[in-house]
Amino acid sequence: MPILQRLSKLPRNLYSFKNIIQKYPKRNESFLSTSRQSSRLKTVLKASLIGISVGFPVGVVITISYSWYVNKEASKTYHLQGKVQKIEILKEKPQVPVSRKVVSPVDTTELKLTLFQYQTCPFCCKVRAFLDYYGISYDIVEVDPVLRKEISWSSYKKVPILLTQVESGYLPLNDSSMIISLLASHLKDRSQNINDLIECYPNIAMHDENQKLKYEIMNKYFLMYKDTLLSVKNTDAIIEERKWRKWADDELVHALSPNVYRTLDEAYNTFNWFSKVGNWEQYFPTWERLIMINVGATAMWIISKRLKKRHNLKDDVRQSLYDEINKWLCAIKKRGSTFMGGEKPNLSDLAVYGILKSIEGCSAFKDCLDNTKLSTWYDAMMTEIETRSGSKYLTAK
Ligand SMILES: N[C@@H](CCC(=O)N[C@@H](CS)C(=O)NCC(=O)O)C(=O)O
Repeated sequence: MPILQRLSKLPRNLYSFKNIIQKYPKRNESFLSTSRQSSRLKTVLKASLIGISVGFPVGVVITISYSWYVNKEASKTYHLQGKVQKIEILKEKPQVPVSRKVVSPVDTTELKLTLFQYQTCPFCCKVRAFLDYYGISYDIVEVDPVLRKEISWSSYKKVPILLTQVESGYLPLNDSSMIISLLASHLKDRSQNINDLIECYPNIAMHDENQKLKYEIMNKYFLMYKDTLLSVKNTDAIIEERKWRKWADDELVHALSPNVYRTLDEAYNTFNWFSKVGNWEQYFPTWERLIMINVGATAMWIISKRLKKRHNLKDDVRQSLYDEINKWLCAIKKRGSTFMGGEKPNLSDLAVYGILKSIEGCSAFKDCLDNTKLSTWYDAMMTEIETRSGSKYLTAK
């Protein structure tokens, strides 16, 4: 209604604007003195008037048509709202060669896991930090980020995907935070098996603020405690851990791309480092690797400018990254312990470490070490993970 009202007033407004313009040259004559200047001004004003009268309605029509189109598209998917997308158990393991195996001599979990990943994807690094800390063995399949043929068997097109062997086949777990919450729930109480736990993390269809259909995994930061009663102290620690895990996904991670792809040069350096630590030379043919580096670096350099705006990063994007890191370090300092989890890391320590690990070879990371006090906590985390120190807290089955 307000927009219709405004539109109905438009001819009147344009009419009064025209009157002002018609009167204008008369006043001009006194100080512009020549009639040629006055007629030029008239032409300019006329052109502006035409511009406004054509441009404004066209703009209105485009806006209305676009919102009509968005609503029409959304109406096609509204019937899906609230529907749960079931994860299919695969009868057979996808025939994709394993890139490498991580074998942990202290593994007592009996889990059979294959991680489909990009070596330097922050979400994949989070999952690896978790598995390594608890000393769990797993296979790795390195996915080509441009062609993604290694995950062609999956309808979910992102990484990480953790393929988990269950009684009836292979269950693909999608989303790093859900993977970690589900496995942590299982490791706390092995009587909760993976097949049952997946029901606690339903993937539900919903529409975002732009009416776009998306799927969201419920409870992805929640661990399942079955019937265990928790003390208030424990509950406080759980809430805090959950808060920082969510912060890592919603805030910290968004400061990375604009920093590691800040200039085209930095983007190329970053991709060359990805190639080196991801062993792209070994896993992909040269032509594919060159596409990955060149297309990847150029595309990410362009995209990172949009991401900087979308996530409200400062003009000096480094400062935004330092701010996030300082927020994290301040919270640990306030706690008065080595880690956010106290004397041993909790899931938020592992998440933040994993995310920062993903940029370890970039100049942005070096700058963080030079300009913040990150190294004390980061080095302590590295030791905990390299020594698989979480394995001693796992109870046997
Ligand atoms: N919420 C997901 C996000 C996963 C994600 O966005 N992964 C990126 C890689 S860092 C991806 O696969 N993007 C799609 C692509 O590369 O085509 C998670 O936590 O696992």
